[in-house]
Amino acid sequence: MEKIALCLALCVYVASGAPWCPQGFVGYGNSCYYLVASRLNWFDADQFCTYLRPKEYSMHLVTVEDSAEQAFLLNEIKKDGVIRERDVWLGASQIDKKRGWRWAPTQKSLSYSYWASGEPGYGKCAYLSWWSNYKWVNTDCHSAKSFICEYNTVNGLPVSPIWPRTTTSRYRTSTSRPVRCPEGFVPFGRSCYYFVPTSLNWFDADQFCTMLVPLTYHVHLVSVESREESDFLYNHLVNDKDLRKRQFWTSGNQLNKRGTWQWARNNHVMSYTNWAPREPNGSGYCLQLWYDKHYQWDDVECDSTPKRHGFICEVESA
Ligand SMILES: [Ca+2]
Ligand SMILES: [Ca+2]
Repeated sequence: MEKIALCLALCVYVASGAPWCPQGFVGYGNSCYYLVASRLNWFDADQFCTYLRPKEYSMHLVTVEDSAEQAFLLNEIKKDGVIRERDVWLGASQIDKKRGWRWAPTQKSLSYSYWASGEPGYGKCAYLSWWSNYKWVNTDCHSAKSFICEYNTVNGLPVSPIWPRTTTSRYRTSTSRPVRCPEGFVPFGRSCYYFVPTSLNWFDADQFCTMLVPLTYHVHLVSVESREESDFLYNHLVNDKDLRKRQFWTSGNQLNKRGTWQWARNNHVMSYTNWAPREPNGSGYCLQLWYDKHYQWDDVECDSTPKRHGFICEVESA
């Protein structure tokens, strides 16, 4: 009898087309999901998701792409004794005003949505609202909520990175063949850059950079490694009216060892530097471009989110 029950369950399971998923995950459609009851802010929750599938970096906060997926998630939430009484983060955000509301893990606009009435209102990150029977509401990305991680599978295997696959000639600088960049990125030298005039702390800004090109973990805060690169950034910042009068994060930091400034990309000690006069003066562990000093460098607290701030992401060939 037990065997028959098991077989029935399995048969239904297979017939429904749910993919194979690792232990602790639930499968639906082409995805595996992982529910986390602990409450984190939106950036930390997404980063936790990337740790769950470390080789692929393809796991991020959940994307809800149709009413059937919404119904599936609602059912899973209600099965969980803890999460069913909590709000749950979605992967949707409008952290970058230029891109508007998007599923951050796929960078697709929301083709399906299930906003509660009067939403979206103020706030850059979306969640499934317990109060609204898991319709969507948006709020400050720094509030702490439970969350669901999701990754896509093909035949039970994680989808492999689509861009950039490896170091190929795609990036190579040449006068006849310019660097190919993902949507919205600006090319210079062997790199592509993305400018975001949104105030986030250093850690959150870097996490957001990693989400800009789906299925990769190659994009991070900018590393300013030459005079030419520094001049390029300066010219871009002074000529774009949306970016003016803001400080911008770079990947520069001394988090590893005090007094040793490094670029996060490779942890190499800086050879080129462009500190503002009398900087660094010991006011923090992270490096920003200082608007008032012609975007020369300044050391500030990594956790700070001054009002007129922004950050620059860079992806480059190895
Ligand atoms: Ca999804
Ligand atoms: Ca660079």
